[in-house]
Amino acid sequence: MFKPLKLSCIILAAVMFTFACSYSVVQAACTVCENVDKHPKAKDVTLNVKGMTCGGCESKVKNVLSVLNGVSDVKVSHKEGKAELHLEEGKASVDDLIKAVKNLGYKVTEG
Ligand SMILES: [Cu+2]
Repeated sequence: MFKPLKLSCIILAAVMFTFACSYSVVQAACTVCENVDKHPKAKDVTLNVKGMTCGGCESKVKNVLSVLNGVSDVKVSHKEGKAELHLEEGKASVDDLIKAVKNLGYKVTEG
């Protein structure tokens, strides 16, 4: 009777330890996300987007940029004709971003 109880205690401890470890990894990743401006491998990219006339245009541009690899924090303004975002190094290129927005029918240059 004693041994199975001890074994389940060890398993429980192992599970809790694993959970605690994965939790701290998640916490670390979140800290990086919150301080994305300080992230050494992410750069600010501004695109000049011509042809946007309303919030719907902003949404379309935002959505097509957001799904690209390494892109985060996308802000689009049709009034300013700009799209601002953070881009991680080694993921999608600025050319990829420009092509994606051009495919929607807008004129795009890096700003
Ligand atoms: Cu529109």
